[in-house]
This record gives sequence, C-alpha cells and structure tokens, in this order.
Amino acid sequence: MTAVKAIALAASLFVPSLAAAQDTDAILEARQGFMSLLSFNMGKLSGMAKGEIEYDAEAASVAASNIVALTNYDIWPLFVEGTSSEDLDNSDALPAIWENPDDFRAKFAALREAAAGAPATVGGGQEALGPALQQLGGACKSCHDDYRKDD
Ligand code: ASC
Repeated sequence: MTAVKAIALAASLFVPSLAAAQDTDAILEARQGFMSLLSFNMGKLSGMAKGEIEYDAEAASVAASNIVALTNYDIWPLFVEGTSSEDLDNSDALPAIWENPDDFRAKFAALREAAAGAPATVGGGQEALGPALQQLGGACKSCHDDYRKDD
C-alpha cells in the first residue's frame, strides 16, 4: 500500500459516522417532505373541522389513513447524526433527539397510537373531527415541544 492510499483509507474510516455532505441534502429533503405530508393531511382534517373545507366523510378517512400510513413509516433513518439544527442552517431538528433517542421514538409511537383509530372516527361526522384532531395534534405538539426548534 502506498502512503497516499494508506492516508486515504485512514481518512475514510472517519467518514461513515457523519452524513456525507451530498447525502445531507437528500436526508433533509426526505425528512421535511415527510413532515409536509403529515401537515398536509392534518390540514385537510382541520380545514374540515373549521368549516373551511366542506366535510366529506370519505376524504376525512383518507386523510386520517394517510396519517396512519405515515406513522408506520420508519423515520429513524431520516434522523442521521450530523443533521441537527446545530449542524445545518435549514434543519429544525434539535440535538436533543440524539441525546434522548428512546424518548423521541416513544413520542412518534404515541402519534402512531393516536392515529390508529382516526380513520374510522373522522368518517363519523364533522363533529368527530375536533376530538380526533386534539388527539393527533397533541401528539404532534408533544414531540415538537421537545425536539423541534422554535420558529
Ligand atoms: C399540524 C402541523 C403540526 C401539528 C402541530 C400540532 O397540522 O403541521 O406541526 O399539527 O401544530 O400542535
């Protein structure tokens, strides 16, 4: 092995622990896209709850089912170390996520539990939306309070 190769190999051993610069953009894009999908479906439900969107039982159930599907997505690979709000300007993910990974995962699991019954509930009439949204929004907020940087 030449000295140059040895140095390159030694250097490469340090790289895998951090997201490569090239990957970071893709990770953030996917992570923020995931959050946008959650928010988009929450927005449908809250629009109907407020009367800004006409209530439609089927559309409400679809939005809630989409939230269920999203909560079954394994988001942990999107939370790669080196992508916190202290590492990147365009990240709102607080470093606390990586300091308390079990709690972070438990809070996402709580959203999954809150969402589980929602498709049936929100199909039951416009008045069912408020309580369902309180449950879902409460789970969103409890995680954001600890792990998302304030705007
Ligand atoms: C949403 C959304 C959030 C949560 C949060 C709940 O619809 O985009 O981030 O609900 O506002 O408190």
